[in-house]
Amino acid sequence: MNGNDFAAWMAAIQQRTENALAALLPDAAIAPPRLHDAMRYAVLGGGKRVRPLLAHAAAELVGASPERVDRVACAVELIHAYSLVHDDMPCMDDDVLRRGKPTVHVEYDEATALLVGDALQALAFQALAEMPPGDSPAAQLEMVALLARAAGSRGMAGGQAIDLAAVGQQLTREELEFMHIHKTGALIRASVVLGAQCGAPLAEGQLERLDRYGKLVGLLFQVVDDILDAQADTATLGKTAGKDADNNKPTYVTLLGLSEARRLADSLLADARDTLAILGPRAARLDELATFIVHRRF
Ligand code: GRG
Repeated sequence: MNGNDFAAWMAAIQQRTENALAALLPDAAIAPPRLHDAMRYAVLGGGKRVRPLLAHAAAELVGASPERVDRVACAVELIHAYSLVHDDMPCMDDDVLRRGKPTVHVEYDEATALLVGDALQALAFQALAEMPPGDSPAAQLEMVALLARAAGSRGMAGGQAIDLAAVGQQLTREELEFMHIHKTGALIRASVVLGAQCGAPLAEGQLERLDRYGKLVGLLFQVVDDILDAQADTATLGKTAGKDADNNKPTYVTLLGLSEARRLADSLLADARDTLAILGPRAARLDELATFIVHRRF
């Protein structure tokens, strides 16, 4: 891997995604201005944009039109941003800091935060439904359905419900994995698959390979998140560190200990990279992203 090349690619996609999101979000001057201002506050000017990066990296396999990939990147990031806004609310994780600034309910108010999440979720589906058409309307409809499944009660929202019910409980490794595959993993997996669906159909078996890569990277992301929550400081993370322990939440670190959690991350990374092998050199960005996810500092 050429590190400089990857860093430049990542910065370019992050900027491209920022521009696309800024254009898609309603202007703060449009009524109702407070809601639109809060939506822009929640989405713009922060975040690593991991899900858009995965969508763009997967799209490199299929020669997709950049405008279609931008729409997919915005859709998954909008769902992610909505989930963070709701997760931070007093009825859930009750946090005051996100991406280095006050959370939406702190900066605005709780009712606004609730509506911001609702409106961002709706905008995500609007972005996909209205994106420049591909060759097949049926395939585009399937993309909308795929995102809905990933975000819904059998995906992210269901994982969040399991997470809330798990506070103070002892979970087995299988139960913890089941929770994270849904809460964090489902949207990450969808980001990869949706990116690959922006262009020509992949050859037999390749989409399944990508789906497996997405599943492994989703889990990997969470294992690393648990390690960072236990180890990094609040200033570096841009969110409250040690929150899982404070909330008495089961994590990979509490279940396995730090060094075993690190070993698990390394082994998931190796599996994810192996899974890409048959996809050839066009999967290079996906390979680099998996490595980035393990070595990130926030
Ligand atoms: C409220 C329906 C609903 C779901 C919330 C994903 C989630 C479900 C809550 C977030 C809680 C959390 C901290 C989960 C750990 C993994 C995670 C999603 C971390 C934040 O994602 P990053 O690191 O954040 O991609 P940035 O700010 O870089 O976008």
